[in-house]
Amino acid sequence: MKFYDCKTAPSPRRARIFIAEKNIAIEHIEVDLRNAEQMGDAFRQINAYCTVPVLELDNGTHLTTTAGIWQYLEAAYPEPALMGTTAEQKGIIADLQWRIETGGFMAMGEYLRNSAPAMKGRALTGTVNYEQIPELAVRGKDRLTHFFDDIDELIGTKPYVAGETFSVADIDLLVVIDFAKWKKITLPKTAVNAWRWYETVSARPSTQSVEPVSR
Ligand SMILES: N[C@@H](CCC(=O)N[C@@H](CS)C(=O)NCC(=O)O)C(=O)O
Repeated sequence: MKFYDCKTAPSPRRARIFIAEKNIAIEHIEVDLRNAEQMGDAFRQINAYCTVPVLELDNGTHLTTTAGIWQYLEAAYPEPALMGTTAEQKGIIADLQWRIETGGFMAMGEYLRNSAPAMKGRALTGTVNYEQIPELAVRGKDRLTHFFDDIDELIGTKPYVAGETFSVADIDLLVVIDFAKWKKITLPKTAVNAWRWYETVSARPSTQSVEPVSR
């Protein structure tokens, strides 16, 4: 297998942590997003949607989303389970993941991509160039702030987001918290449960590719 990665980007990091937690040896290939390598002809042969991460299987199949890569690796390498073992856990983790994806990643994407000067004319990933809409940046920031305000309650007194066991929901939440620091949004100081969880999860060897944020 080959893993097409970009060390500075959040979505590949989600897959990278997952791979590290499962301790799977995979060749990593760095894609230079800064110089738009994802838009070139060579990378389009790998992923026509021009995004990373991508997992190339040994038979040549390309999985082109974090969600697809997680599903594949969880089925192919069940231990340790990161997406739940019982029917109920699987449902709870998928629920949480969707909340974090929509409330966290999509809001941050809306904010960042509609305001960053470097993303002018590239407000969405993919083959079509879209102009920024400043109002969407304002809305994204507002949505993200509300999402951050609710994290403390989401964690509560549980060790991990989904309960007693580390899961893909922890990976998702950790990565979105680190991603939001690009826009200087962080957990409220009063979010004691969230900070306790964040410090524990940030100390895992699998997550070390980004400097943790400090209180
Ligand atoms: N939901 C997709 C998102 C993938 C995505 O947006 N990747 C970004 C890096 S985090 C990318 O490839 N950006 C390329 C670009 O900005 O053109 C996934 O999780 O795979």
